[in-house]
Amino acid sequence: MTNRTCILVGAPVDSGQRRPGCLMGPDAYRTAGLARVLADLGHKVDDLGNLTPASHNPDTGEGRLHRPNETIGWTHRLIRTAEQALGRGLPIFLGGDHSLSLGSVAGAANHAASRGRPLFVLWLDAHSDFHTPETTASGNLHGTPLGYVTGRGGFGGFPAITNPVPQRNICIVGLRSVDRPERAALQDTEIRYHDMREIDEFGIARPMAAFLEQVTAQNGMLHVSLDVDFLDPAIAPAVGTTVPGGATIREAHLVMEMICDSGLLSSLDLVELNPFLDERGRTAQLMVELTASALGRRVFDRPTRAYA
Ligand code: 6HN
Ligand code: MN
Ligand code: MN
Ligand code: MN
Repeated sequence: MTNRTCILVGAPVDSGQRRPGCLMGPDAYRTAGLARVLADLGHKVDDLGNLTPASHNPDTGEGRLHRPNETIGWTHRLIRTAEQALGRGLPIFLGGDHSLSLGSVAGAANHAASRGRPLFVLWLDAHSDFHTPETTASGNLHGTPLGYVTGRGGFGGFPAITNPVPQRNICIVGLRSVDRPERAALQDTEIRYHDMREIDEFGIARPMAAFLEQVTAQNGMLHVSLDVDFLDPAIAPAVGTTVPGGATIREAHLVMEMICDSGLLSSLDLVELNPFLDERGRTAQLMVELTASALGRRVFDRPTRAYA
């Protein structure tokens, strides 16, 4: 693959859920050697350090939502950062919980629109994260980024969505925990979603190939959002929302290798890592290895398959 400028964006967002620890994520990725791994693959690496949220009203602790104002501050900051970083390279957002994607994806959508290209979003997650502040039962905003970026209502106080991501440009892979209101809403959309049962039965390559083909056909930009809980908790324990029955190491690498081969990747989120829950850094390490696969690490230079 061609060499890229990888822009590491530390986003220690911890306001989207209630279990402390995601704020240590960016430093865990650095400790696990992310910059060195990318440099060894021939990429230029520019680490912006850790961001802070834009100024926001204090959270009062009242209301159904957990720390909405802090998440609003993060969303402002991350929209701007994504827009700027995409102008000069491939931003990798080091989370932080998944509420960081309200900003990273909205910013990527603005950037794509400024280039006259459609944005596509691949959501690798046990959950669909399609709530709105009105439908969430937990009040945790990490369950809402896909609701926000598609322009669902109810996000009063958040930056207005100027370029909603079209439903048919979104593909969710790895689902095994979908709340009832999300399920009802999702089934009513053009979002493509693939649960673990489908992956068990038909493999993970099929939906990936179909989606990537569509992105290529429309000359799209591709944002990938990788939630640690996409992976099976046996291999990736460092996440607050473990759901058994997730992707295997090889399934996850294959997804990343296919993304790399497509040449389409324009921005990436690494989210929900909670290093406080990790075992000797193994989850952080695995996330770094998966990022390496997305950016060109291979066993061989050329595919070994010869069965066409
Ligand atoms: N994530 N659907 C649950 C909720 O609280 O809304 C879980 C959300 C998980 C969020 O995986 O990023
Ligand atoms: Mn927290
Ligand atoms: Mn999840
Ligand atoms: Mn998620």
